[in-house]
Amino acid sequence: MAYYNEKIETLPKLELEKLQYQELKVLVDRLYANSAFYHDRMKAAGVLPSDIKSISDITKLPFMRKTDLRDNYPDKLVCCSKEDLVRYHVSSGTTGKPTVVAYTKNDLDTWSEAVARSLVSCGLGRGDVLQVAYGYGLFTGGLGLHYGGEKLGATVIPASTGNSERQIELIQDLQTTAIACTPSYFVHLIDVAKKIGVDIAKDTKLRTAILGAEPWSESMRRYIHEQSGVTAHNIFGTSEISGPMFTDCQELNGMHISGDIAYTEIIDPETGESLPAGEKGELTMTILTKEAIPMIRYRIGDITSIFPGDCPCGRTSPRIDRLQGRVDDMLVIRGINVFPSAVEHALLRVPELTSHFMLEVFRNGPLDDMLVKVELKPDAMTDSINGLIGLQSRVERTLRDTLNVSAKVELCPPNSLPRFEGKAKRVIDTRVF
Ligand code: ADP
Ligand code: K
Ligand code: ZN
Repeated sequence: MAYYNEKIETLPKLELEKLQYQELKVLVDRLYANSAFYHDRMKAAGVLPSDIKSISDITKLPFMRKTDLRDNYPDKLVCCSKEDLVRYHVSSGTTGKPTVVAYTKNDLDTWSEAVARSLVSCGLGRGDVLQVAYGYGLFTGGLGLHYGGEKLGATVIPASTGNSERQIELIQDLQTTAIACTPSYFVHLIDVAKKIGVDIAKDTKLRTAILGAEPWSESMRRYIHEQSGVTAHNIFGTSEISGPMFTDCQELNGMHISGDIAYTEIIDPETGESLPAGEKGELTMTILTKEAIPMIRYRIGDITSIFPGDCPCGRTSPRIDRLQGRVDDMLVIRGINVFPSAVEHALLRVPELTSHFMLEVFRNGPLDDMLVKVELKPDAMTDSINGLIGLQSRVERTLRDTLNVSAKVELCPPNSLPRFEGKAKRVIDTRVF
């Protein structure tokens, strides 16, 4: 199966823009008439529904931010009758107090459709067995992949997180072909499989992993492939836009954002100006058909860019680059911007290291210091002090060359650093600002 919904996924650009405009118009008319929040916001911005004459007029509309959801906790932004709600989720609160999101039946259908399209773009179909090892519950990952997988007609295993040996057993016994979880949890599963003597490449049918909910790097993609033979796809979403749903296709070169579902902008985080394709900025999305809690020009806070040019897979939707992390994940060390995902990328360039690491940032007199603790691969363990000192300075040099900032490195034995089932929390910042 090449596409899940060929007509819409390959719609010529101009037709797609026409469709996006129609959807936006319906949304804005409805909100202006029925939502006190949007009505007031639009009034304050001096814009009327009649000012929206093409999809590019979307830039006249005011932005929304995470604080709008927090300020209207728990459900003051709900724009439909309470009876029409069929589900709530509560976000994990990566950056502060959690927020509540709500869904109508149509909202769930749209989300599942987006996930089904993405799974097909990763090469999956009805014959696949999808093990969902994201958390089931208030977090959107578990149920999101679950419903999308079922919509596609794949066989879904609601494994949820944890119990890693049991996960490997399920992969073997139920002949799992694809798994969805966080990248850090998948790396942990690879380690557990090794420990119990299971070679994922030889002893299982697992070939595809759909990994997201936290930043990860291209070198992680290579590492996973080397260690397990599994092709790792990136999946992106946030609870406010429904949940994880947009993945890279088999080209593995950017995540397609279905244009009839979401309108994507990249803006300058300082000025709010829209940036052209190719330029890095803050990801901003409008979910064009959302009913329960519509999100217009929602500033997601992640830094990325839209890829210029068309994808050879034939999908006409825009593609976004890997997300490095949120604006607020970024560490500033002695004036230099450092994303934890860039540290991972650098560490995995050293063959002796694993992707298990922790970052400690602290004040040393007037200066910032960063300590990177990283686990060695079991076969890189050695009693030779000279060997370890040599490796340590090689890792420090690699970090300095790639991040432009010096960090101290502590090499740790295998299995000594924390493991994460959900989103990894790798940074301990004890500086007081
Ligand atoms: P919270 O906002 O509480 O963290 P979400 O579960 O909605 O709850 O998290 C969404 C955030 O997770 C995104 O804004 C992004 O920072 C991060 N994220 C999700 N998927 C990815 C991904 N594939 N790559 C990088 N970051 C991701
Ligand atoms: K209901
Ligand atoms: Zn593609």
